Amino acid sequence: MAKSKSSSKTSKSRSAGKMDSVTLADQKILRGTGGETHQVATGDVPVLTTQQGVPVADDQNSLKAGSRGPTLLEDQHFREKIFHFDHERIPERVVHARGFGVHGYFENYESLADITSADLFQRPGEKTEVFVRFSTVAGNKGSADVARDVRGFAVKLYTKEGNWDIVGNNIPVFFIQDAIKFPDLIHAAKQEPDRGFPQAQTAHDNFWDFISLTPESINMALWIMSDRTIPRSFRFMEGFGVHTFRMINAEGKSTFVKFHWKPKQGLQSVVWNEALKLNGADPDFHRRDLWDAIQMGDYPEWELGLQLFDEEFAEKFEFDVLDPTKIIPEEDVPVRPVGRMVLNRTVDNFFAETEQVAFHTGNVVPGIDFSNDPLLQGRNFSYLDTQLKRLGSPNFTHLPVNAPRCPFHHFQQDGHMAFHNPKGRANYEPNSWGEQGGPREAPEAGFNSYPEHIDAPKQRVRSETFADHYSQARQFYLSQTEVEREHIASAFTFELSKVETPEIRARVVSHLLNVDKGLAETVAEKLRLKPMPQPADAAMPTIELKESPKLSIILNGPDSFKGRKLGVLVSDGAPIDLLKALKSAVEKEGAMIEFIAPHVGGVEADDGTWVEAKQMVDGGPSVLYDAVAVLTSPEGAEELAKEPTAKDFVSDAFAHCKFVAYSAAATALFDAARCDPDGGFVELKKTGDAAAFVKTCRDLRFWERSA
Ligand code: HDE
Repeated sequence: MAKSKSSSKTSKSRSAGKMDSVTLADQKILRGTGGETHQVATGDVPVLTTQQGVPVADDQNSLKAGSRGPTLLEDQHFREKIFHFDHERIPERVVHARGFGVHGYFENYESLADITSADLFQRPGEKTEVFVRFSTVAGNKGSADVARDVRGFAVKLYTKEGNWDIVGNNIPVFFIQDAIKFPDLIHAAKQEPDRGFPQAQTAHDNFWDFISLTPESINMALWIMSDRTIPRSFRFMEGFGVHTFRMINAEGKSTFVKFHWKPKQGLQSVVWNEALKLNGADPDFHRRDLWDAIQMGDYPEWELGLQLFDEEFAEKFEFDVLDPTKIIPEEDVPVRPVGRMVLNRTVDNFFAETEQVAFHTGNVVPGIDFSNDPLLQGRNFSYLDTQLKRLGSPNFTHLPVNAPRCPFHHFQQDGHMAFHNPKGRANYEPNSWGEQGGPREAPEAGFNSYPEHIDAPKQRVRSETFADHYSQARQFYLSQTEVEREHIASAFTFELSKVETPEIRARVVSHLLNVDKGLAETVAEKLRLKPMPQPADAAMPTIELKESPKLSIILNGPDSFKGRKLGVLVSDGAPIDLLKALKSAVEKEGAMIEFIAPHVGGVEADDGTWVEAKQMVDGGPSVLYDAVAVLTSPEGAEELAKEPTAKDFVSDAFAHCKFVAYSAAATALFDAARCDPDGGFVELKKTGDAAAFVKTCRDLRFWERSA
């Protein structure tokens, strides 16, 4: 007995090893025999356990024979830890892999009972919890945020009658008209299969090869070459349900509807050169922006707008309302705001919520129904498959982020990881177990499909009403401001310059000739494309449509600097009065301000005040800001003028048409950066000029400079 007691004592002290108490700057730790750090639970700190709840004595060292190994197979703690780690990943989404989700609520403005019986729209002021996931489409999970790409805008509304998902994008049209082409589209867009690159970009042969052979995609091609695909952040973009849906009222009357999310913050995009630099400076730019805004209490809001129309309108409209490559211009059917969505809570756990959330176009509630849009019909089939593949079990609805917030009862049972398990005997119906027999149907209140009459032959054909491929592309292009048109031409040029096969470049231009001759010629010229191709043979001639100013971003800006960020480059000796005036003017506008300095610790202003910096100039390029200011002493400006990153700060802000405020001394830096202050530069001579500068910033960019 005695022997075994003493040997167990020896082994305990050996396994724990000798530990010294040491200090690492602010942290007191225990140091083990090999110099490793141990932190021990004391006070209220919980004890580390295994997944089985067994307290862990040492999480720094695996169990070894002696101190130098080998490691023993017996080490159940090590085995469990590594086993779990090895299985941490689930397959990323086949599209929309990179995303960012947040919580919020939808608040209904008025009763829509005359249009829909959907419970969430019945009572003014009714609030419905939402989870929204924004995403890019083509890039892998770890790709950069500001890739030129469509953004996913998926909203899950946890209504009292079940979950309703509006799985939309930030562009109201799509590339293809039939879901059967989706795998081809996505294969062509993602990295090429032999080489595995390029990722998160469409600037490569396969994508434009597919597009140029798929004329129905040309309208969307115009949209993706516009600044819509390089939004300033998720907060400043619109969302669209894309397809035509139906709303059904209590009498069974159907109204067609298109869903819009209109950002109260206004629309805003970055410019392409800025996007390229942003992806290096901060690959998480969009998710950080949303995280910061919500953490700071600046909750972004969108209005839900409905375009409502009937069969009669659908009949007379120039295009088929079932064709997802077409919009209905807002000028033809106005968008009626019916409620607002406020995003006010970041996730507690990225994986549990953003990664595991499972959207599905098939998730609709009584009062909402589908149209026959063939793309929507295909999506309804697809999403469950992808959830099973990613989440590994048909029980993904048991995960908190996916579970309805209303009561639910059904007879689906078992499967991997089932953790809502019904009690009792009844797991089928009909049954004769009376009150113990479980849930029953609700013929009236339940979901009833709209009884649309269909009398048609079964056939594999595309409707002739889908054949106009260019008219709306032209309308979109002509509805843009001059600056935006230039951006579109430059984007086509950039993308096609990365396409190595000249025939593909020419084929794209052959379509552009059917959209706008001027655009086609500009792109051809910038590519030095010779000879100019013939216009592509069009299935239908391009018709002239009214311009739709709602399609421009610049024309739908916010007229406010609220929610935007000013970056102020400062040096020692910076004028404190101007600095304070600028800070207060920016904050009054509801915008953010950040100081950038030669050293992250900060600078000493001209009155000796210490000003803390958020960024060191090397890590805080001007692309991170909507507008910039340079407040320096004469010596500070001379010093900064020697720093390439400080010169880039100014010259990039200049090239990206940003507004620039400055104190007189800063001009030495402008000279070094070869920037001639123009109308977008505002000298702050006195403190009152700060507010005037912030007002100027409401225009967001000084586009005259690009002209
Ligand atoms: Fe999706 N789409 N999609 N899609 N989609 C997916 O579902 C699919 C389409 C959209 O943040 C997948 O959970 C098909 C249009 C968003 O989790 C998958 C077709 C629109 C998201 C799928 C389309 C979208 C997805 C992959 C052609 C805009 C991200 C992962 C018929 C209206 C949701 C997943 C999130 C995700 C299939 C076309 C929007 C594979 C077959 C059009 C925002 O099921």
